[in-house]
Amino acid sequence: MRRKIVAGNWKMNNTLEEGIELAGQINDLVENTEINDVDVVIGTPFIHLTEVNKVVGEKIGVAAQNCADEKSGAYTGEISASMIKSTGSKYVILGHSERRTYYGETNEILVKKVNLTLENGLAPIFCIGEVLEEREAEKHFEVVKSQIAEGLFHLSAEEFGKVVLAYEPVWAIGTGVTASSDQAQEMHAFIRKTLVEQYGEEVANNTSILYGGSCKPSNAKELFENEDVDGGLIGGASLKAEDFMGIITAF
Ligand code: 3PY
Repeated sequence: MRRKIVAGNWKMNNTLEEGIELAGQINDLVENTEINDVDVVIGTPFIHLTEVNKVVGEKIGVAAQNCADEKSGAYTGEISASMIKSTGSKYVILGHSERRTYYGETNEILVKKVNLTLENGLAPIFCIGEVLEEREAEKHFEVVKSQIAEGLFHLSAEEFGKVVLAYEPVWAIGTGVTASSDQAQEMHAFIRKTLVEQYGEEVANNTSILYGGSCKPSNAKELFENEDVDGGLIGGASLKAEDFMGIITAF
C-alpha cells in the first residue's frame, strides 16, 4: 500500500540555529500528537542536514532539496548524493520548479540526479508541474507526462518503486493560489494512469503522489480527501511548527 507523506520544503530559509530550533519543535509535536499513519519529512538546506538528523527521532525523515549531478570530484560548491546519505538523510527533493526555472535544471540533468540518489539508497521526491500559460493552453497533462517520462521512465519498476512524486502546479507556488481540490485530483489521477501504462497497476497504486503549492492547514484536508492525493510537499507552511502539524493532522 502506498504511504501518506507530508514533506516540508524549507527552501532557502533558516540559519543553522533557527533550523535546529524549528526541527526540535516539529519533533516534539510529532512525538506528542496522535498521527494517522503519515510519514513526516523535513526538507532542509544542506547546512542543516547533519544537525537536524540528530534532533529528530525515528518518526521524521530528513530530505535534502537538491544534489549534484556527478558522483564526486572537482565540482566546487556542489554536494553529492553520497554526502547527503552520510548525514543520515533519507530523501532528496529533485526537479522543484524553482530549480528548473532559476538554475536551468533540465530533464537530462535530472536523470543523472535521480540515478545518483537511488544508487545511494535515497528516495527522490520528484517534482513536476506546469506553468500558468501551459494550463491556459490546455497543455498541462502533456507537460506533466513528458516531465515524468523524460525524468523517470528510464528506471526499472523496482527502482521506480522508491520514487515519490510531487505535483506542484507552478502557478500555485508562492502565490497563495492553490489548485482546487478537483484540479488536484484530476491531475493526480492522470499521473497515476500514466504510471499504470508504463509500470502496471501494482507500481502505480503503490506510488505516493503529493500535492504542492500553497498547501496550508486550511486547505489540506480538502486536498488530502481526494483518492489520488497521498499528501503534500509544503513550502511556507512548513516554516512554522504548528502550521506544519496542522497539515500533518489533516489526514
Ligand atoms: C510551495 O508550496 O510553495 C512549494 O513550492 C513546496 O515545494
